[in-house]
Amino acid sequence: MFQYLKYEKEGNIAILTFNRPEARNALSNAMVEELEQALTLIEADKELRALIITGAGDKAFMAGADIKELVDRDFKLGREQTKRRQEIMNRLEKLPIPVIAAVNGYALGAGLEIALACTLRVASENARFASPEVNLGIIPGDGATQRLPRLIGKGRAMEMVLTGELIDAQKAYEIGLVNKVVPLAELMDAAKQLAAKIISKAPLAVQYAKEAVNAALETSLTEGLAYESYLHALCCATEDKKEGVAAFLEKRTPNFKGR
Ligand code: COO
Repeated sequence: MFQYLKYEKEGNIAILTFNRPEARNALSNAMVEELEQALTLIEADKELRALIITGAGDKAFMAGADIKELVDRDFKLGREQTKRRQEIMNRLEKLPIPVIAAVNGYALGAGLEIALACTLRVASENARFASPEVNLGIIPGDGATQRLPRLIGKGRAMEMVLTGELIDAQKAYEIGLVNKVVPLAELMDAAKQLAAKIISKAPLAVQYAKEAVNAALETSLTEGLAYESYLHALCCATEDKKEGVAAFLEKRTPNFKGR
């Protein structure tokens, strides 16, 4: 199906792996095209309840944009390629299912930006994060200057973007960049366990909860509260809400149907 990605399904969990380990899974234009195709597959697969994204090998999640291709990136290409890549990040962020980044090594530049567009991030102990673009005379272009401050605060985001410094997995956990840190050998199991925990909940409630939390950083408190109330009311109109409440009162496990 793909040359630079691996796409697998385990039940209702999809696993997408960047597959250029010889180039530390660097994001090439060809990989961008395949990511767009993979996202179209994922968006159309209504059976899916979670997506896990990781990198091939034990060195890198993704070491950023392919620097060899940056040689030709002029103003016009800079605009075109970043807008196209930002669209991929936006599609990831807006998927109605949880997207878990299983960060298995370096997540640099575009690699960090993809991890930021995911819903949750689990990192292996060897994972390293940076926005090193300033070393190349550029700035992030696929969302880091916008998503990093919203996730870890302006101060720490500014330091990462201005210094290009590498931060390790433990520091990433301490500043809220990742949700969990595990040994590399346990990374995929940890990501699958997190996915399974969320999949056990009511699908529409998970979808609307993700939508509401994402909206919080895009709007005023007043508008966000109104949106939360609306999405809560949508849940109240579902069969799953009836099932969830009944199951609690009858002291049994709910059987959610996603409607
Ligand atoms: C990388 C690294 C710190 C990994 O370091 P390692 O010592 O583990 O591996 P190497 O540096 O030896 O790299 C292995 C291999 O991958 C090598 O290719 P060969 O020389 O043909 O063997 C590297 O050239 C290649 N590689 C690694 N990263 C890239 C790459 N090719 C193309 N593009 C990239 N990104 O050494 C390192 O520092 N990589 C660059 C990190 C970086 O600056 N990323 C930001 C790019 S700009 C961006 O993302 C912009 C977005 C808008 C990871």
